[in-house]
Amino acid sequence: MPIGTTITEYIIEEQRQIQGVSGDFTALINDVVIACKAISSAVRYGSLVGVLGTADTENIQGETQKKLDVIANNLFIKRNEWAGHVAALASEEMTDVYHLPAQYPRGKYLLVFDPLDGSSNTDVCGAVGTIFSIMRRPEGATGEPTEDDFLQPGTRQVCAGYALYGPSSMIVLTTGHGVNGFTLDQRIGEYILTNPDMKIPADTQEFSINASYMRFWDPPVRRYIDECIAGKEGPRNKDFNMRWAGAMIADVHRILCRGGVFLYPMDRKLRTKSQEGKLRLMYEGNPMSFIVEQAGGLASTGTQRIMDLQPTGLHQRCPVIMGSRNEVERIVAYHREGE
Ligand code: AHM
Ligand code: MG
Repeated sequence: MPIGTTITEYIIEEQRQIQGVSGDFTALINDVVIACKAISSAVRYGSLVGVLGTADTENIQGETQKKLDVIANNLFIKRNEWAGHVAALASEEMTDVYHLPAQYPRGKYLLVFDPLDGSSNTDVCGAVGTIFSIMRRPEGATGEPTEDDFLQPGTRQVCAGYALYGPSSMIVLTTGHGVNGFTLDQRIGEYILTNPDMKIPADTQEFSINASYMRFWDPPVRRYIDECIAGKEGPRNKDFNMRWAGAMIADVHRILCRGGVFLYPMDRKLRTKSQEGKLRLMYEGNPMSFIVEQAGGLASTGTQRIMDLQPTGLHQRCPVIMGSRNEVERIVAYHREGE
């Protein structure tokens, strides 16, 4: 049986193009990949191994954690803390920066992650995934990393990726040279390059939004969705389809595969709660934006490019509108026009 290019081979090949690199990055990605395999396995066995349902804990956002949120967070930390490639980690499930135990060497990378995006889907056998973002620790920083070290705009990411645990397990990755997708071959336990150079079509006839919040939407979002729903009889002169998986990672993956636009916009309900959005900038907005832009799409808050935002906190939220270029440009124009 011929074996295709493994994710490790792919990263090594990429690294060979760059002079004077140490191999640290390849080793780090290897550990991230192993962590994703372990999480994939826990998700797959579900009720058989008693990992479904809620834990008796809340995270910093006040959300009740699923048992799998906690398991995935621990698996990711354990796999990535020991080898000397990262300086510190941060995640959706931990209030503060995670400092490495004293016995482990410190590396130059900062790793931010959402261990299990869409975790409410676990109980209904829906798709979930892990999102990660890698930055360098700021030049000249010494001592244990602080939250400030992490607060870099998305444009400073050196790598972003996600592992999707659906009918197959996939890892989709960018290091700033396009986007590649790898599928886990369960027979040999390796992620194999199956979706090289993924590109999002510029136009689409599909949108993804939680329409139950319609009454809270701002006029530009309302206008865009109303025009889509009006279909052939409306100003767009074409029918649209709608999909909402309840996991951003699954919705954005579909968009990477066949185009579309994903919206979790600012709305009146979020404003009333003094929230700047629902999704989190550092481990949802930024990594998914990097991937979408590298695949030829766009990612905006409606008024600003997401990756240009200067983060002010690890768990900062932001509005998210991403996907097919022409659709995102249209929604941004509607925001500019204020309607
Ligand atoms: P999570 O990281 O706690 O799972 O939350 C993020 C998820 C996204 O994956 C998804 O798009 C969104 O929350 C769904 O929110 P809602 O239930 O408001 O539709
Ligand atoms: Mg999430």
